[in-house]
Amino acid sequence: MIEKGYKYAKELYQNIGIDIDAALEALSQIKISMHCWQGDDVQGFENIGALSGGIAATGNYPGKANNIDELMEDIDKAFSLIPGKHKINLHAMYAVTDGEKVERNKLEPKHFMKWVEFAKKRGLGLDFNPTLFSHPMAADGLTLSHPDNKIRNYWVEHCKATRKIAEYMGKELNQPCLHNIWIPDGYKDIPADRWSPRQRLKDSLDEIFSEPMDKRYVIDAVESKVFGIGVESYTVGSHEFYMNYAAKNNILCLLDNGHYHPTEKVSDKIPSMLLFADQLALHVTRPVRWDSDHVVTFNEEIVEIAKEIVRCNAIDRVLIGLDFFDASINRVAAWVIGMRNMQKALLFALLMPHEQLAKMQKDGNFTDVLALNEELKMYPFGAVWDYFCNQNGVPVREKWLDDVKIYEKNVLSKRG
Ligand code: RNT
Ligand code: ZN
Repeated sequence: MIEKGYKYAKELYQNIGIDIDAALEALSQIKISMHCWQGDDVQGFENIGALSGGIAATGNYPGKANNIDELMEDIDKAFSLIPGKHKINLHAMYAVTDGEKVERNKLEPKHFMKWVEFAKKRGLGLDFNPTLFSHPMAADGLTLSHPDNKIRNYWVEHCKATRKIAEYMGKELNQPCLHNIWIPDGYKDIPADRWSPRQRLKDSLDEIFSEPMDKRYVIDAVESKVFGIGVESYTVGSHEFYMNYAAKNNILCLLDNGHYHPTEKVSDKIPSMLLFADQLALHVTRPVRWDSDHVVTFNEEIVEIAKEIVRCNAIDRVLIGLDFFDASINRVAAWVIGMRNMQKALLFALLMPHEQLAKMQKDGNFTDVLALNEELKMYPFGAVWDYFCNQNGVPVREKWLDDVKIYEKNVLSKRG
């Protein structure tokens, strides 16, 4: 059946000049960074406080990971159902301290040794993030832009520590580790002074990045945001702030597609950014009415994002990571659905005759562009996807869900 579908698809795509084997080979090279924080509803294992920073995971589906071992077990399960080799995206709050309380500004590479070993053994990469929320020092909702220098410094030190950890991860795994800074800083109501907090953030970042790092191991990025819960009127780290900061300091912008006004599209930003920067990082998510971080589905914007990556010839210039957290459904399933959808979107984009479409546009044949785009949606892309899953030894179509159900019964349902 899978073979039959493959042959049928191969012929149809060949007719429009697409080599599906080349597309599958390209897809197999794309690493997606799977965010560990879907596994435990962005809790972390420090036991110091509830989720803060204007983000929220809602729902109480049973079986969430309560410790590092359970989280690792769940990540393994998820990866067994996702084709290809990828990366794990970690946060500082997932440090392994063996019960010892380690201040975030005192974190060291050794606290992530277990994760490095885990990744090494499985041939996975790691990405890393400082955690500037869910902490008493972030209780005011201000971190790197805090007017109190003691607090601001604490967070500067934290980010310096996490960059060193990222460097360690990169060196150990012999591939770049994306170190991404996101801060929750902002104000609920219209601020009296928009300048000073941004000035302080700029100073903090200058200090954090003052130590040069080998780009073979660490790639620095900054992630902007338009608003968060409780900081509806103003965010210090806005898009313009970081876009300029990144351009001037030769670091990466990370675009999270939940962090813009609803009609503003990250897909449209990709080519603009790539004209001016070597690389770009993404947090792919699904905002529903707000930055709700729903599981990524195979929707129009995801496909559009994938299309831009492919047709800008930027597969190796765009670092793709996922960022969502749904606590109302099986968390392993959430990962599998999101990861497979991102891959499907990329495959869909890889199976398009982009040159032909671009030529139609150039020649002003907009009817043809629309017609072909719509017809392409009906091509047997699902058959190519099935073949890819089978080729990579993971369940084809909805079969993976049976595995998750068994895992839920045998493992997740037994958790306290
Ligand atoms: C929050 C940002 C940020 C976080 C993670 C946990 O709005 O998107 O990326 O989701 O760092
Ligand atoms: Zn994000």
